[in-house]
Amino acid sequence: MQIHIFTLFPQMCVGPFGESIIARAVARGLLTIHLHQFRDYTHDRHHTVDDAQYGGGPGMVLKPEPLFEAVESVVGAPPSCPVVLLTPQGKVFSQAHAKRLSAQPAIALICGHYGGVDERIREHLATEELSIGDYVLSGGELAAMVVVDAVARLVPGVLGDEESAGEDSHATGILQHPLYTRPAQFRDWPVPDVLLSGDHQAVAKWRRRQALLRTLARRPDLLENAALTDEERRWLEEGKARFCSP
Ligand code: 6GU
Repeated sequence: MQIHIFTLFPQMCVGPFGESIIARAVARGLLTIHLHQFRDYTHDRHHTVDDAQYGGGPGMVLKPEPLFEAVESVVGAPPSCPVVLLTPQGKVFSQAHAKRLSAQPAIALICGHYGGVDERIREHLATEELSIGDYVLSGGELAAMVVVDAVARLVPGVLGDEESAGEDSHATGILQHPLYTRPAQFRDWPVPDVLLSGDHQAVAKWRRRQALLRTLARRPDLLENAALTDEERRWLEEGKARFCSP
């Protein structure tokens, strides 16, 4: 997969992509990450990328010309791939977005900055807008890196068998079950007996129940769309009685 990032601060992305799973995927040729400085696509002496907003008011606005020229020269017009604008006004990024984007041969990410971007960038250059949550970041770079990480780990071959994404929180639509490793007894806290039992069916059932109860306690919103068996619904009813009793 080819990933193009359009940013005024390409150096911000160098460290995070040079480590761990992403760096290994790049080294193996599963992923190429291209950082594009869109200031290089200006033609005035001062390399101007922003300007005051029409109508007055504080904050600078990213001009359309450098970003249009940068993105169009790399991915074409109309674009050959999704062009994602990272902005706090976008849809909140989720595992479903990550999955969809990971199936693309290429994606382009535009990092907004300053007070915002000219509306024509949203309307006529970006094909979608994503936010990574309801808080304010100084720019889209950290958000782009979050999106790249979540997308890249779903590209076939990027994760080894040991790291398989199948049971991660959100991969299944609910939160992950509790995890334990050695020692079986640490201070006063033993590992649950069932995990030491060798009974794979009992382990699977315990994990599913723990995952559901944890999701009920922490993120009940995720259960609204979950496909549940009758037994699983019973576990949740019992859980509700326990959490919600006066
Ligand atoms: Cl994508 N950009 C900025 N500037 N702030 C954010 C964000 C993006 N997502 C959450 N907060």
